[in-house]
Amino acid sequence: KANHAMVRGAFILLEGCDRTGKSTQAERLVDALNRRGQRALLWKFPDRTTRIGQMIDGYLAKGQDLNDQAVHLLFSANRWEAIGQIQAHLREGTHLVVDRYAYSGVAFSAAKGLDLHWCKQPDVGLLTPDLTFFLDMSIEESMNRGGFGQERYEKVALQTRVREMFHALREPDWKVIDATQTKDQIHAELLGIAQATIGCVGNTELKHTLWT
Ligand code: FDM
Ligand code: MG
Repeated sequence: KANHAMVRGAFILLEGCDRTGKSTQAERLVDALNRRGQRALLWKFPDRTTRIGQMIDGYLAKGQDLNDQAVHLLFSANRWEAIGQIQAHLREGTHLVVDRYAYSGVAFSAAKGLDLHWCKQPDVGLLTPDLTFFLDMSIEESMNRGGFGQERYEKVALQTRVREMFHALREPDWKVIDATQTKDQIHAELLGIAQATIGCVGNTELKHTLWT
């Protein structure tokens, strides 16, 4: 029997500031793909379940202090420690919908005042997404939706700088989504674009070209 080339899964990323609907939309996208008979998995960074992730959670949610550079490196390490599993899923044909990635890593640390070039270095050569959605809305508007919680970065001034950093990091192929639309509108837009990307990645190689 002929050897059919394995069709790999697509790496679909959702980025954006807090309270722009990333997690809701990531879940809905995974569900919609699964209902269409496509294997898709939700992945989230930071992954707070690993040992490194627990240190990150201590810093974000439990008031444990850490040097800014050290915590930046922990967020990056939290991606590198997952990359083997992510690649394995993609290679066996499962799509991954990823909630935050290295762009959040750089945007938040640079917004705190770390050098942008320095911030990119630990993620250089990381697996590159096939598709990046940037869910965008003004910080005033996201505040009107119910405001931020109690975590370390959930502050208006910081989020405003984070949004500027995201725009500075924006790649030409990003899909910038107006996050003020209804959930259904956003979902329909994301699903349509994701399906088109899924139709294209099939036999292409995984790329490890982030910021190279
Ligand atoms: N965050 C997230 C970073 O500062 N660096 C990173 O590399 C990543 C992935 O962590 F404020 C920030 C973004 C956010 C916080 O993320 C927790 P979630 O998505 O709210 O759990
Ligand atoms: Mg949060």
